[in-house]
Amino acid sequence: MQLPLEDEDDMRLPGFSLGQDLTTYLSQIRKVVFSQTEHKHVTLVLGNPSCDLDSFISAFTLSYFYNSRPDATKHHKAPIYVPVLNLPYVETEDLWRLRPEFGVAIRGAFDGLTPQAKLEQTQEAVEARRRREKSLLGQLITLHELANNEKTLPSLRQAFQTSDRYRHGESQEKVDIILVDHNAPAIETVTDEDIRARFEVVGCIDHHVEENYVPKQATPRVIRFGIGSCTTLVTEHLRKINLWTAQQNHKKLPGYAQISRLTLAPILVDTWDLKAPGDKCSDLDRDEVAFLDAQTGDEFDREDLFHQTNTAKYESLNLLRMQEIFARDYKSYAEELEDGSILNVGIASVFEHLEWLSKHAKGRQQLVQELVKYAQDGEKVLEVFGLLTKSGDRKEVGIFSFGEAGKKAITIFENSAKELQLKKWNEDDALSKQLDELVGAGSWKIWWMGDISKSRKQVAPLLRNALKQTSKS
Ligand SMILES: [Mn+2]
Repeated sequence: MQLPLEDEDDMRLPGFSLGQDLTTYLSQIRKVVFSQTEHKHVTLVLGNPSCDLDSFISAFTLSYFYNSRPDATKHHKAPIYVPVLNLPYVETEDLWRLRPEFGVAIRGAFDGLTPQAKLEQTQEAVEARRRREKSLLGQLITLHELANNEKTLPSLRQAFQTSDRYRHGESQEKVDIILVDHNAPAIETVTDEDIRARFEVVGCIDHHVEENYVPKQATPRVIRFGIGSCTTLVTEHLRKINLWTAQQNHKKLPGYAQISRLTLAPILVDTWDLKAPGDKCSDLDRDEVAFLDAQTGDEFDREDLFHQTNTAKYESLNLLRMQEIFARDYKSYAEELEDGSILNVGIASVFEHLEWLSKHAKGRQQLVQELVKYAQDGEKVLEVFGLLTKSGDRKEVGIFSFGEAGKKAITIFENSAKELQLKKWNEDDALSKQLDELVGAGSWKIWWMGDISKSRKQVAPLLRNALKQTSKS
């Protein structure tokens, strides 16, 4: 098809090519976003606000292949794709500490992965690896950087301003966006209303429950529940449209092996190296891993990648301050009640128990103070804060309320959450006493989750619904 003349400038692509080395690729992306090229409009590729490995790499991989062959995606108005980490408060310099598993995955992808047994553990070697990870992660782009870097493309910088700093006026064009690993856009610093006004969802690939936000005509529109990792769906999509084909000679185009290693990491982490039960690992996850595994180049060990990435993820809490631990895997929701009032619910997921958190906070009183601070810090005053912990095969569910509606919601939640099989939690009298004092007797409750296959995916709708119910007479 002949392209209309006026589009020609926008279609001239800034040095992307199929199979290109990831280092060159990353610097090209930064060039498009931060050096005022002729490309005024781009399509963002954005993962969900928990910003886990699956979200990061789904966005990265999709954009890597899309950018290399714009003819395959010419249905999009702005066929330059920019993967962005959905982290409005995080600078890229902090990623090595906040998401150490990103560092391991990206270093393994770029440099090849040294088997665990051969990894030098001298302080020097450990530091050299960390320096390498820092420099690679420093090339990624977070929402924080888009909103705050003076050089960001004006169209993008505007779109991510907090609502009070967003200037209306000058005809604002919507920014096109492809969602991965979620299917209703959520950006902590932009209200839902502003998201609708500023962004046009033009594509989506996701493995969560359909929320009916993405327009029917969006392309791609792949929303499929019951798949272990969104990255699996991204890989399947790219293969289906013949953008990602099996390579015989990896030496010619190093990017293929690199992107294959990168893409494997989240699928292995999310499916527990393909050993997870039920929905957490599907046949499709297995098929795509088989494809990727054959594409990584020779001296690469899949199990090793899984263990090293996973260990980094699970040891990462040690490096974090309490507020960062709550924020690490956090989702929030605004609920409109019948009387028109809007109340916030936030749920943090942490992979350590309260006992560990008390120790890490250096005391039970400190833990409760930190918890209250997180829920009430002014930017996002919560009516209800949920804290889900997990360690070994036990999970705790804690609900803390900061208002009358929240208090009522706890009772409604407890009565309606049959499927979670909540069980009495009576582990720590000293902690309970602190909670009574600082949150209030009757304003909090902690249980053991009886059905440990359940997670925030089930808890969040139950808790949101409980809060809604409080305004019904
Ligand atoms: Mn996911």
